Amino acid sequence: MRYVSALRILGAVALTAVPAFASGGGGEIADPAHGWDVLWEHVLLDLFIIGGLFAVVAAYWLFKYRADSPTEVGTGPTLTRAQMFGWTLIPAFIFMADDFYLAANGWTLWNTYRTVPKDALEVKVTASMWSWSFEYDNGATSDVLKVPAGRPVVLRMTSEDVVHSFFLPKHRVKEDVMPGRVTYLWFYPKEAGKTYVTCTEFCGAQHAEMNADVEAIPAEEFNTWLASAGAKAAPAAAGEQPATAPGSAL
Ligand SMILES: [Cu+2]
Repeated sequence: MRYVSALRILGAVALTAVPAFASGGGGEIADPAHGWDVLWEHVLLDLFIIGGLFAVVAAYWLFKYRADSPTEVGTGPTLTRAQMFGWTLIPAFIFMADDFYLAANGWTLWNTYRTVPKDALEVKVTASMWSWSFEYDNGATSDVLKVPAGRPVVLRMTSEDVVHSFFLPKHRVKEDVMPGRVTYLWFYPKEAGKTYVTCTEFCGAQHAEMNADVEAIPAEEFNTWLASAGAKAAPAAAGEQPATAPGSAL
């Protein structure tokens, strides 16, 4: 009995002693992906201690104290009232404290996910069956999401048809994309590299093909690309100008 009690306390200490993680390891910009990973590890540890070890201990006791004959009558220990309350309330308190700790860290992480850093690059995302389109401030458009490495990126997203969902597995972030409203997410591509976005809301026959490349490239390279892509887009936009209503905010 003492052994199990010690295990419970150890588990709770292991979970509560870990420092707050949502800040992303001391950098100025909190990286939600890092916070997500740490929280996930905590939950797994929690499940392992409560679910795994306790199941093993319970199975051991079931075997050890099994009835040797059909007529055998068990003789359990008689607990005092204090022992009874102690065995009930103390473990319950430890587990609840642990659960509240994980829940609180989940909320902190949620706030990090919803708070866009000030200097984030903004990109408009338009989803349609079955592709993603990206548009930048200067009018440049692309079917590859190019971003500068080392700078947070915020995506303002909408859909032209049905509900889609923008999922960046590498950056541990996902948000629904809906017609008639703009949703957002942000992520932090710290280093240059390639990854992908995929749709995670079933949206028709080619839902499984609704992917796009995401390329984080060095900032200078990105600026050069953005300027040239913007220059290509500019004449087209100017040509379309007469089509918009006079006085349009566009
Ligand atoms: Cu979709």
